[in-house]
Amino acid sequence: HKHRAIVLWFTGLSGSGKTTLASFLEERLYHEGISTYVLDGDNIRYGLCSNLSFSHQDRYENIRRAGEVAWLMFDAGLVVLVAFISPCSSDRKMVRNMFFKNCFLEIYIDTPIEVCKSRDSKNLYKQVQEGKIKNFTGIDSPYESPENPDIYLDGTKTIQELINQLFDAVIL
Ligand code: GGZ
Repeated sequence: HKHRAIVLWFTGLSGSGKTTLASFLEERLYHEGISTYVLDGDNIRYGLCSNLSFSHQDRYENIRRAGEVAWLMFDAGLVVLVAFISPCSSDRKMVRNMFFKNCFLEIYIDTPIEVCKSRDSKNLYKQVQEGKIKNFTGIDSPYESPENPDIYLDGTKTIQELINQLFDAVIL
């Protein structure tokens, strides 16, 4: 199978489904013989970005580094699935500008915060409620919704529906 390298940049709230969706898409692409890599908080914030907090400045730096790693992987020919909250429009614009046009797709998973809260797969919203976590996106730290994402996903749909929508939209 021939395919082109591309960066699929997922943005959305904590619990919106970014990593889940990226991982399912990765599995589907794997079966097509396409080489991928998923970058997210789980593999970047514990290593390369372990010195960064969730302040505005550190989130910027987190996104900048993630963008640079995505660039290297893109350069190596991979389909790079990047899943960070990336709450700040100007930060998302910065990473977009690192890539050739058509090689970077911004994918917005629009999941209402009430739905994210009810999922609370990592018990984080509960801890926010209890005052144990500060600067939490959507609560006491802003999320700037993309106004013109390349792909808009309704996060209340099933994973299967979203995967199909994505798979059809992303021509490799
Ligand atoms: C937002 C936080 C915070 C705060 C810890 N705000 O649902 P998760 O757990 O797996 O995803 C969230 C992840 C966000 O890291 P990112 O690197 O994607 O954020 S950013 O793009 O803004 O740099 C959440 C967890 O880390 N988490 N504290 N205060 N999310």
